[in-house]
Amino acid sequence: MVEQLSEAERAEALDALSDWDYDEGRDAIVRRVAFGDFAEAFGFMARVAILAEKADHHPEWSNVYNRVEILLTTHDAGGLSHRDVELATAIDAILEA
Ligand code: HBI
Repeated sequence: MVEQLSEAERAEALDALSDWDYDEGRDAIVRRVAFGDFAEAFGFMARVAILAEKADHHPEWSNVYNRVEILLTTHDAGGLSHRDVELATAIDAILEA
């Protein structure tokens, strides 16, 4: 059973994930990204999808043309867990490459 992050753990994670916003209502983190066009946005989603499958941890996300909004929370934990932090970190690595 995966555990929800404590307040202290969450604060530490949010410090490290400066491009992510905290959604208190969902106990989730959100990142909004704009790409050059739809093909770039979809290519990014394809790469994240592969990461998500490998991690067995999946985003809640939406795509409108060149924009992707990603929300990460752990359904099994009822909120933010280490799995979200790890997936967000891997997503940031793709975006910063
Ligand atoms: N993805 N975000 C998220 N949260 C989960 O709890 C979750 C998931 N992907 C797969 C998964 N859980 C597995 O544990 C399945 O049992 C549902």
